[in-house]
Amino acid sequence: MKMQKLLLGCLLAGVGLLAVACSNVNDAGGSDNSGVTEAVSPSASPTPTTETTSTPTPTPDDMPPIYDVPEAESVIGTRLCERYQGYFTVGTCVNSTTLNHPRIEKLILEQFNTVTCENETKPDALLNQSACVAKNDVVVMFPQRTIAILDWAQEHNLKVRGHVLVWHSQTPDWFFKDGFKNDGTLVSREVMLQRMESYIRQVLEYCNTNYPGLFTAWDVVNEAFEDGSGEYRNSYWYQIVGEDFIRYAFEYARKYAAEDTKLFYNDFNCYIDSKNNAIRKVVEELIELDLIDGVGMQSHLDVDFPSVGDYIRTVERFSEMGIEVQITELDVTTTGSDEASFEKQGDYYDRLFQFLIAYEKMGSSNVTGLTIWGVADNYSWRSSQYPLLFDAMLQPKPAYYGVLQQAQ
Ligand code: 9MR
Repeated sequence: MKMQKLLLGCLLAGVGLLAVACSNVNDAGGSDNSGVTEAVSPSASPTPTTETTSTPTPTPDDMPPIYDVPEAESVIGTRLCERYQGYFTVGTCVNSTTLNHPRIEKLILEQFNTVTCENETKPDALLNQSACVAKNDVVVMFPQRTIAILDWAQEHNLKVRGHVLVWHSQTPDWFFKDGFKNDGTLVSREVMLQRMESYIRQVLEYCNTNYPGLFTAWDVVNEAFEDGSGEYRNSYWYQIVGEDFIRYAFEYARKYAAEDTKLFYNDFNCYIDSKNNAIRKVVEELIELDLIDGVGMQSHLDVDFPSVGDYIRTVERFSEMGIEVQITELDVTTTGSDEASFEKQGDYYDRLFQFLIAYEKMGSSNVTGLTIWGVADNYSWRSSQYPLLFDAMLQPKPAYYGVLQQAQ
């Protein structure tokens, strides 16, 4: 069979190279705003920006040796996103490194119709400390590495999921402190709400002005609840503002987002009951206020947990609330790169999509978008567990065919 031949070929070719190519250089994170463009904020001082603690963005020269492989295009020649048209959009996350890799770029353009910036639209990428200190106010600046991705998406007719406005992680501690200083004391609830509104306003106004129609969704609040207990996470947001920080975030996002941009609450491990209950409670309240459009299930899964059944029931429970569900960061870890592990992983992806499509057909779920958290295993944040659809040589794994299997 053609598919089996491809699988065999890619596995044989892939295994050798994975060993040398598995350095994870995906995170171009940090908050170096060099080359920034300030968000629309007429009164903000045009302060330049050299502060912060970032890892320099890797250049193509730092990348793993995956150049001497056949053109990805000739291996695949089919578009996942087209095959799932009518069900949901199919996207991936991108970062400065992957985007600067011509073959990965080509693969992204072939396979996907939406993208999420892996790190480049997070608060630590957009907030500029020296400018905030100088102005003693929130100053958002879009750095060149963010602009490059957004320009590229626009140029290639890809839609973007905005990720993320309010989160405990990748938000600098100084944002919560007096004078925006590292050693400041925590500000009051009132000040923090002003900062939240200002941040959300500047980010969304910048996007509305510079990229009208590009952002189909924003993750407004990310990971507000603890896994086991379902209690509120004891973040600075929670400590300073209290439980209603979530409602305020959605209020501000609704106020400034373009009308056609959908607003999401996004979290991981949503299939754990206590957490699921906590999320649904707060989402119900936001639905009452017409402040939310959907729930994002991050979906960092493993071949042994959760079961596909538990996962799909979670999709169903969220869908029953009458809102959209988006699978926002899908990846499925496995133990090794041997054939058996990859087959097991392919089988998991296959069953997952089988249920997703079956539930869509029955009208039991309302999944409108699905994003896979990266393209090739060696660039994944969980690279040592090979969670993605393509190997380090950009060859499709059984996981890819598992996903494709259920497509039209
Ligand atoms: O994939 C992202 C990785 O490059 C960063 O180092 C990491 C830092 O927090 O964030 C990863 O993305 C996270 C996403 O923003 C939210 N859900 C969990 C993802 C994995 O940590």
